[in-house]
Amino acid sequence: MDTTETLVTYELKGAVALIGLNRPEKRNAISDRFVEAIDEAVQRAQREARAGVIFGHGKHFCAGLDLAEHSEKPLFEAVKGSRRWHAVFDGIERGTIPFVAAISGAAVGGGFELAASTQIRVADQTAFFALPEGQRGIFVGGGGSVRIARLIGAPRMGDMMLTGRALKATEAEAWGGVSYVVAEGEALTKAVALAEQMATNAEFTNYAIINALPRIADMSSEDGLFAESMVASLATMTDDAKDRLRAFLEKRAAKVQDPNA
Ligand code: 1HE
Repeated sequence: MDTTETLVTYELKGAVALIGLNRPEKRNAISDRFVEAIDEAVQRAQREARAGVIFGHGKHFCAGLDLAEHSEKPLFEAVKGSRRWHAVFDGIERGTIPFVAAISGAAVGGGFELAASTQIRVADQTAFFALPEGQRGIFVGGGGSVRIARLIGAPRMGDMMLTGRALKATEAEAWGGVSYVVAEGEALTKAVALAEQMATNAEFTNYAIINALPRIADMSSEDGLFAESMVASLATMTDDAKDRLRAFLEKRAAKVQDPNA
């Protein structure tokens, strides 16, 4: 039983949609209703915003699959549930706008899988990552065997699943699981700043980054290079590209900042 009325909060802040997992009394564990609420918010964000942030209300990002609900499911219902997670998370990974996960506390099991479907992960110093499926007698079912394995490598993912080890934010960063580590309580602020920055990019380029990069990673080099040329040429044809290139040549656009300066 969900006690929270609004499982997912939604707020549009300028061009950025803030999607809050809001079941803190159950550590934001994802039930069937919850995954539908996430989908609804993600779809709305794709219509209204140019970037999104997914965060957890309370101390934890997400404790993964709702184990109470899952333990009651017959086999085929479990299959359909997993396939639904795939569809919803695919809408995040390969939608029309980029998403950032702002992670505090637990990003465990399906919570790590949700974070892995976003384009960028920001963790604060309280964050920890684990895949306790081995101990629970189940398996990842929210796309982790594809997405988490690609982020950190299948052997490391296997290590996490076999041993149940939990990674701190800095360890997850060293393994490629997160891109930014910030001080306690700063994950959401940093994630919003990154989303605001991405929201200023050309829409088509963001779309191409989100949709072409993971597909090209699945292709042979030869096919990938060909696909890249097609996407690059399409991007150049947009009015946005023409305006932005002209702005640079007329010295109206920002230069790249030298991080050593
Ligand atoms: C839950 C869940 C959950 C908490 N499903 N109810 N995920 C896990 O194996 C992680 C299980 N959770 C934990 O290890 C801990 O809850 C946390 C480390 C995340 C947080 O600890 P803590 O001390 O802050 O909270 P708590 O006291 O353990 O939990 C508070 C309540 O949330 C409690 O319920 P209550 O009615 O006794 O108050 C917990 O039972 C409940 N709760 N996590 C259901 N996950 C698509 S396949 C993906 C496969 C997986 O995700 S496997 C990993 C599942």
